[in-house]
Amino acid sequence: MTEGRADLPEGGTTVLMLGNPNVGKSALFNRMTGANAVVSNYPGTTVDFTRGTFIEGGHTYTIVDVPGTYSLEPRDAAEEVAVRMLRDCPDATVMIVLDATKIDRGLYITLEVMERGMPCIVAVNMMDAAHEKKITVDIAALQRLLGVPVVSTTATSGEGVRTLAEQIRKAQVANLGGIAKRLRGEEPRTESLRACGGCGGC
Ligand SMILES: Nc1nc2c(ncn2[C@@H]2O[C@H](COP(=O)(O)OP(=O)(O)O)[C@@H](O)[C@H]2O)c(=O)[nH]1
Ligand SMILES: [Mg+2]
Repeated sequence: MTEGRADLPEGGTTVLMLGNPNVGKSALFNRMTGANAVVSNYPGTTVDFTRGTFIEGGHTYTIVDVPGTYSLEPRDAAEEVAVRMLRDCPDATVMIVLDATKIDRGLYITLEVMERGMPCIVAVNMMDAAHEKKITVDIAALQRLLGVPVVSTTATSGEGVRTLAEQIRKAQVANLGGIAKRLRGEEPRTESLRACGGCGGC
């Protein structure tokens, strides 16, 4: 594979949509961008990707539908492109898309992306399918654990997509040490930290 770089904008806010295949990235992308999508070929590869724009809160975002990947240790050309896109856009915000019916399968890539120190937001998509299967996803608990915005969506109906767009500006660089501590029950939940009035005791 020859070296290349995606023709992505340098300025403004670029949002990279990343996640396992078939979690609904493209469906979310279509909901967010409408009709302005452009398909390009990643230079030096046979892998196509789509980018588009949307306006939220007076700000124009460029959003990229990154090829699906299970990890950042690529096993095929599409996964290689996903990793290279993260490298190409170090200032991007990453929107990690999870399937609400298979949250556990998406957590590996979620933590790998968070490890890179890029601002992240998580979309838990397929909430309708989870509801049908009687799977409950505690979005608030996941948000407290990860310390980044977590938004539930159903891309096929559009539910939650507006909120997801609004929350992008609140994307956060995750603190993996903090996540590990919260998992061990050693650190107060971020929610209580936010609510702290500055007592000095925390
Ligand atoms: N029930 C349901 N199906 C969805 C949802 N989002 C996407 N899909 C479907 O899941 C399949 C994979 O979606 P796609 O956007 O291609 O996933 P991608 O591989 O992550 O881009 C398609 O058949 C979509 O119509 C959702 O929120 N709910
Ligand atoms: Mg897709």
